[in-house]
Amino acid sequence: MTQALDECLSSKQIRRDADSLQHWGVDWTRSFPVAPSAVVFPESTDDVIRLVQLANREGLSLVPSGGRTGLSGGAVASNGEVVVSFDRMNRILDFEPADRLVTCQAGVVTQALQTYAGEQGLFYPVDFASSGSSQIGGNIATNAGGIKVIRYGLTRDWVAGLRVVTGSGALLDCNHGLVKNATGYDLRHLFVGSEGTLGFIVEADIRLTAPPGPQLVMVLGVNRFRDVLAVLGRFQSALTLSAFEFFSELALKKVTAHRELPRPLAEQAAFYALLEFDESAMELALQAFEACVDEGWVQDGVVSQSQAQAANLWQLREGISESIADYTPYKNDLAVRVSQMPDFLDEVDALVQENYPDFEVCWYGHIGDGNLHLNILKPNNLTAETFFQRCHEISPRIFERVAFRNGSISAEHGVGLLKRDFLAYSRSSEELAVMRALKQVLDPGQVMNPGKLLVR
Ligand code: S2G
Ligand code: ZN
Repeated sequence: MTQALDECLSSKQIRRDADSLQHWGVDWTRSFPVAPSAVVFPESTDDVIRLVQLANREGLSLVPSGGRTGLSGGAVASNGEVVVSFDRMNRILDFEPADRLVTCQAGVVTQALQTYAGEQGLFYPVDFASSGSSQIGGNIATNAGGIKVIRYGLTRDWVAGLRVVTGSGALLDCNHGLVKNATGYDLRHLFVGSEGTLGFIVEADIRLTAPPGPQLVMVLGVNRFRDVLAVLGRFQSALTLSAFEFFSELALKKVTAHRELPRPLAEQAAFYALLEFDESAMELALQAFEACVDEGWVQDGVVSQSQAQAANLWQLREGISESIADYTPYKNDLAVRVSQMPDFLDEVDALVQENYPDFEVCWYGHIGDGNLHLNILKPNNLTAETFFQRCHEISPRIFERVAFRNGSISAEHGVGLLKRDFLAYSRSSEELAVMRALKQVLDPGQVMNPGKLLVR
């Protein structure tokens, strides 16, 4: 079936060996079989257009593949699909200082973009632990968030233009990098977060901004979760936060053990808030800290005295995901509005304690954005299959609470395969009908990432 690929691309652009199929047929999820039929490496937009036309003629399924750092199975190929890797479409094509715009091919690694922006005296602010491997095309396809959303927003907010090859092979050039363009539906925003189900993002015009001044990092020990939100409110009323993250004592234990890092505070707390802000706001931050101590919300705190110490404090948060990976965590990536967070966390914590009394539960996340990462760690005495089955059984109970609060069952990791069957907890039947209609318009041949995000 995929022999037709040889008509479309050179032999150097096609791999069918077992190692390549295994390497490119996965993302960071480990709960799905890996079975692509081939991996192809387009080198131009024309290659992508020809590939999509071929797929429609031959009935091939195409799975877009960027840095393969996804956490919901969105880039997994389990049913003989052709994986389309953008590793060779990784060039920065243009930079226009007057527009503060950089034009990237989809395969540009996020960190390379950040570095390039710095070389131009500018700043690309969307950042997360996987930025050294993730690609801008995949960041756009999942509307990646990360640790600076509270100040700089999500990937969507930095996409000024997008070139997309749709599932029918049409090339759409959306918005051309304009700041203002009131000429109807903004199609670029359809493709941001579409997880490769509507078309291939091949190029993007990315906005850059002025770099912030030197930053300070503060870690505070907090004993009641709802006080973490009170601390957020107190600091936000006093200064601009670049980041406001949180993690539980269990998360801290796992990271300090895994990375052999010193604990940040002498005293143990139930939760920790990690704040980042401009050094120029130091005085305001100290006043806010004193106020939080006086209120009894915070028992202790530390502020970075050097960039090295700031980096070490950030490791306590950014190292969590890697530090718990060996526990085969069952991941939930939940969001509710910040105002709903204290009650929501109490409800979910009670559900988890009631249903998982014997499981270690690791809380962390971008609390300033209303985003909680609830990771349940697999006990040694359970097989992964039994463990996931038990976790899967309670997910609907947790998602019911999310739905009750008009929250999201996938705040930033996307839907992919992992959350596909739970979409109705966050999207109405009317919305799902529109989403399916859009899929039909843009990918009538159902060649684009079939089975991901939407049930076929
Ligand atoms: C985070 C990274 C992936 C995970 O640390 O903010 O989004 O482990 C996560 O959930
Ligand atoms: Zn996250």
